[in-house]
Amino acid sequence: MKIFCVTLFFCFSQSYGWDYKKKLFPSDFRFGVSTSAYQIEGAWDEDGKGESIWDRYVHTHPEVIADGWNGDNATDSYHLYKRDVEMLRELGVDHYRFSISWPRVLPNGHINTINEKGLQYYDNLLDELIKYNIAAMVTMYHFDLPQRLQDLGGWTNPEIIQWFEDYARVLFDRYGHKVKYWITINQPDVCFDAYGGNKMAPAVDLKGTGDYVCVKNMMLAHARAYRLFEKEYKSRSEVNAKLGLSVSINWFDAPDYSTSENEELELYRAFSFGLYLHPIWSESGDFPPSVKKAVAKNSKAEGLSKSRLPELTAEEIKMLKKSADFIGMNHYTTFFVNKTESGVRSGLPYSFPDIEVHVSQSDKWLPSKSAWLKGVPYGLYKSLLYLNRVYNRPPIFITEHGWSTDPGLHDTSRINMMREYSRGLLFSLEDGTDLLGLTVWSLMDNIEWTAGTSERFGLYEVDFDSPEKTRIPRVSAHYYKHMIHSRIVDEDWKLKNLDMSISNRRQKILANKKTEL
Ligand code: PNW
Repeated sequence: MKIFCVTLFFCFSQSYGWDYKKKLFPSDFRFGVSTSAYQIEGAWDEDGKGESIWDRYVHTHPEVIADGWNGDNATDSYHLYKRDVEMLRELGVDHYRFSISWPRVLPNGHINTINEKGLQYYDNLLDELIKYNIAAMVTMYHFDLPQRLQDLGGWTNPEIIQWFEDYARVLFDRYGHKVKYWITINQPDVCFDAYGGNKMAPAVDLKGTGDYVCVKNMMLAHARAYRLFEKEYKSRSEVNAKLGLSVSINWFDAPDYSTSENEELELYRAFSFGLYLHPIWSESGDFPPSVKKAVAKNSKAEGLSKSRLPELTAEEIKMLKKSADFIGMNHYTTFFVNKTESGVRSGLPYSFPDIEVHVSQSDKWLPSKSAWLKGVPYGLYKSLLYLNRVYNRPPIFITEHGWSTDPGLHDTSRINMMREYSRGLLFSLEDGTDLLGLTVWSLMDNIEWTAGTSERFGLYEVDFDSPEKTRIPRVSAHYYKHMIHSRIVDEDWKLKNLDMSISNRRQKILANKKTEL
């Protein structure tokens, strides 16, 4: 053997065999897919649903949407949920992450008007999942606030902490026995685009103030829902669920991939995800000291009497500490971060106030259809290493991870990325990471917020022009199905059979499409 080894790498790979067919995902590792209400449901004003901030935003500013498609009809999952569950069965997933539209169940946001038809819709979906033994992972808030609450200031009004707790109670009461994983809020860093910018609804551009107030209120709303769940629901015999918060955790490296740490990098990580992880998972609690210091310094220099980052009281700090059963991790990509010489702040992915750094991505990384999303598989592995080190091996559930393409069924780049990122997961599991599962974004193409349908994230392609919003599996759907069934990352996989349908009623559609796979 040794005679044939030319390089150390070759020797290693030959003698120990990096054979991913031998590395198995553990039997309790969960595979799933993810969606969100606004992005798939449609039926925006049907059966008593109230207006959401996204309905208002796209109706009053249609120009913000890239290609004219918005969530009014989306993929029509309000009517086609049975087909969605059929796709989940085709894939063989363990769990399905979807979100509940707050204004669909509480049209004005408050619990004094309950929309029974809206509640019934989620009951129907949950019952369909239970029928086929698919665990439900339910996000309570994925960007679609009732417009009536926004009229009262939305996430910048501290009353929202109570409104959210009330809403959470309605959901726990109604669905507590049907849900396996609750996610209170998806990506609180949306505050920087929604209340500190105009990329996301309600597009209230209050940079440096509105964003931080929103962050504080979202975190406290999350914690209150957790404490309510812990106190009144968790120990009930019919309830068997864990509760977490989904945080956008991308990777940030120095441009030279240097392993040495520097202050800007660490500060950027603190602004990007430490703001949401530190209060819950650190020993000391509270917002990260580095962020508090940076915002306080700038606020003082601006002549303000207090920091623009609102303080947490001792009681609030206590309530937030350990207020989650796992970290919900949404991971997509990696960025380089370095100090600016000019002091110009970069807009990628978010331009945070109070930190002046240059954020970039390498030309060598594989581009997707989304400007911010490059394929950097090592970044997922490194961010898991980082979370283990900084937060002492917390339980982590990947609640989103995905890739965007053009329309078309031959999504080789998605398959390659799924393979390579998943290899990192296998290594991380060997490191002893407490990794509960992977949830791919997304089950099917959907409304990618202001990008409309121009960035396709689906394992299933959706024909938005067809009245029945036909869903057809991409090659990646077949690959993911194989990964779930075999529990390996297969290097040699080739598509053998086009048909993965449970029934074969879509054979005709596929044949008509003359798909060559
Ligand atoms: C997530 N970034 O957003 C959202 O939770 C989904 O609703 C969305 O459709 C999906 O990812 C794809 O965009 C992100 O810049 C947006 O790194 C931007 C970033 C990450 C996640």
